[in-house]
Amino acid sequence: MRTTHLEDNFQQKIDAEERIEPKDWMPETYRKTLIRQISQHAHSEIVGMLPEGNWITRAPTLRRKAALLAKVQDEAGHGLYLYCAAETLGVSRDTLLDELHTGKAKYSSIFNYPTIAWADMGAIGWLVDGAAIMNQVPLCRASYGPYARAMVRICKEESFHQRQGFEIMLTLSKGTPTQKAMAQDALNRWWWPSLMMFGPNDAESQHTEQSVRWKIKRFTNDELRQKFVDATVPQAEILGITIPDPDLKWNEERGHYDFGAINWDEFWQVVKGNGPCNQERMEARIKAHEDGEWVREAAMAYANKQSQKLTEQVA
Ligand code: BYC
Repeated sequence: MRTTHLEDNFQQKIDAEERIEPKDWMPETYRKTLIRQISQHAHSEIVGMLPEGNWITRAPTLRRKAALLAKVQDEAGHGLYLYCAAETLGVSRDTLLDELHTGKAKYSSIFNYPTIAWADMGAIGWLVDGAAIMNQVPLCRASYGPYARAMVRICKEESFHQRQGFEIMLTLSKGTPTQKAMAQDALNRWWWPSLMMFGPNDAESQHTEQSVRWKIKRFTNDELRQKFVDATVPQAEILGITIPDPDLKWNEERGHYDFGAINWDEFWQVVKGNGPCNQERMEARIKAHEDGEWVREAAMAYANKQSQKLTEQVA
């Protein structure tokens, strides 16, 4: 078949809501887009363990420690499902990790901000996981089968994470004036970076149009950001804390909240590697990778031994 026919058939399949599977024909640009998005998502999960890992030893109670530990472990799991999904597209995990460690691959801007107080664990769960759910639930319907299936389990866990964050915020906001001030301070610092997680405005987003056509993305960056704001404002009201945006107000005509301008200079600085914690995060990841080399070697040696045994048995 000529490439144009293959491409037409491919698009028709997508338009008919049929899933694309690893062995199906796909345009090279579709494959590349998926590798880019899935691997950056995987990297975000793994780097995302660091800001919260910072508080495991300092969680205020055993219950909080157990929940935070489980949440960080879940994130490792999400990274692994996503690396596996990316591998089905014919790229090796070593290549993907190399791209992260050399700065070629991006990961979410949000994880380059510091976690300076316990309340940040609440704000991250509530806002960062809340934004993640908004972005990721539609990815359960992404056109590429292995990605969509990985997202189903990820989303179930993210929704638990969001609740544990909100519960921390609720406890703090119902606590002493100092605790309530901690919750407010965390909201002040995490609100705008959370809005940036959805990526540049649609007019500036280079990949959205094509990714929506391929049904990798089901909504644009701005649509998801708006959904997040609309869902989160009433939650801040329940908490009794104030979103740090003087322009935030309900727009009766649009049926949505209007909100203020995002500082895109800050966003691009963080994406380019100049955020408050970029260097620290990369150093920690590279060190963990190097320290884990013996584990990978041992696992490979064990796997080789097992397959040798199997071959001997068969022979
Ligand atoms: N940070 O054309 P655009 C999590 C890049 S994990 C950094 O709109 P696209 C969680 C973008 O990559 C959160 N870079 O791109 C984990 C592109 O650059 P390249 C991660 C960003 O792909 C642990 C350029 O800007 N979630 O939730 O159509 C604990 C132009 O953007 C960002 C995912 O990865 C950013 N925020 O849309 C708790 C979800 N935004 O690649 C929580 C899956 C944009 O051309 N990914 N860029 O060099 C997506 O849904 C989409 O990739 C995005 C961006 C909406 C993020």
